[in-house]
Amino acid sequence: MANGKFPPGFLWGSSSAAYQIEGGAGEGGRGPSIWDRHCRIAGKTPNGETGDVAADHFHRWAEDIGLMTEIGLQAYRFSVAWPRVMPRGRGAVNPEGLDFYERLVDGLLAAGIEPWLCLYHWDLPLALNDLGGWANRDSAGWFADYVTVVARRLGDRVRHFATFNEQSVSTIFGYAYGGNAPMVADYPTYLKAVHHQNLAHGAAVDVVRAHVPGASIGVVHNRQPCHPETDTAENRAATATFSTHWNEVFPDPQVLGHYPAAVAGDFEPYVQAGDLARICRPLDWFGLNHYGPMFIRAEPNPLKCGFGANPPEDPPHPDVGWAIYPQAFRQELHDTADRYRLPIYVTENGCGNWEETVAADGRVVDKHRLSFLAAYTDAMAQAIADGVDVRGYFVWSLMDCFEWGSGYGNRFGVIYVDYADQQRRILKESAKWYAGLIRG
Ligand code: IFM
Repeated sequence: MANGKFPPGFLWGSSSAAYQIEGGAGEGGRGPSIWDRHCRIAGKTPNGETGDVAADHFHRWAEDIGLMTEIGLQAYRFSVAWPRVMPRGRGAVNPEGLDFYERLVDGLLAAGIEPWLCLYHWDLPLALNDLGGWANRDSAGWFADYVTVVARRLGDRVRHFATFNEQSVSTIFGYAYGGNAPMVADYPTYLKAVHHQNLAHGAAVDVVRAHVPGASIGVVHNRQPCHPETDTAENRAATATFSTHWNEVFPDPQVLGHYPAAVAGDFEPYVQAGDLARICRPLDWFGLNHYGPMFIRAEPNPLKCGFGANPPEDPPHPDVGWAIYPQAFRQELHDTADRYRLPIYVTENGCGNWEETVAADGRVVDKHRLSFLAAYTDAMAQAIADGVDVRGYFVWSLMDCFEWGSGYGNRFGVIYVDYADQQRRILKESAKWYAGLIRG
């Protein structure tokens, strides 16, 4: 077991995201986001699910902080919904939205839990999408204005800021292959969205530094090793291209100051003089989200080929829906540390399951998650013993929530949410195990 193998001061937390847990979509002056519209398009979620109510955290945040205390969490990463703070994305600020986050932050601090605030987790205000969304170069300025509002209001209490969560996921799904909001499938539009999100990241770092003395600033990226599904020349080429986009087109310019050589030419038409210096701003940490390796099968859209291919052998836990390879996590921690040379916080790691139920004795026995977390935290302990500078771990996710295109069927929480029974919360066996790990 990993217990006892972590350095003093190692931080244990959990992560969530606004659209996935808050609900209260039409309340408190919040404006619509691209996901509110997306969920209303027939077939985009299995049963027409939306984030309108989600886990009702908008109303139950105090109870949820109580559960975090029960688990013993030391930190909690949440995201601020841009459309709750600025309902149309720019211009008028919604004081009620800011009040909500202030109450949440104050509640966390009172409970001794460090708030880690992520400024963007995919819920772009719909009004900005109508202006081209991230494909509009002005988006970097819109984002900087929104970040200024958040930093001014919460910067006296929040020290840890992440600019973005998983930019490659939101831009590949949203602009390159069209599976998720805002459903664009166009390579040049995708390239623009990537570059403008990079500019927005750099601008946000500057804004937070200017308004929050002593801030600790990072960015959260999803990095997974990519392998050809079968060893053919087409699959090898597809793997190299996909991996560059999934793993590198954001962190390379943000941390190393250049786009990866293999695709730099594609970005050239959109990069203006001085842009890379605007993007590459000093960071305090790298947030790594890791789940498992990806297997690639060549197909005409090079950015769609990471989805649908099978691992070469059966995953040890087929019910999880993806392969479980803790040693790939250990390797990814090494690779990320070697490439970006920043202290690492694992800002997401965990597994989903479609089959979870409450047993007759009232417990939720999520054995598969427990073994997943034990194996992955062990692999992380090994990486630390190898010398990798990993400073904290945030399990994904605090509670069951809206899992984007999978709706509510795929549960990721260490806390069970009984949507049918008044949103009752139950600590799963994995939460109890995690509490023990933290205590240890
Ligand atoms: O639920 C998502 C989260 O929003 C981003 N990272 C992966 C999680 C599980 O799919």
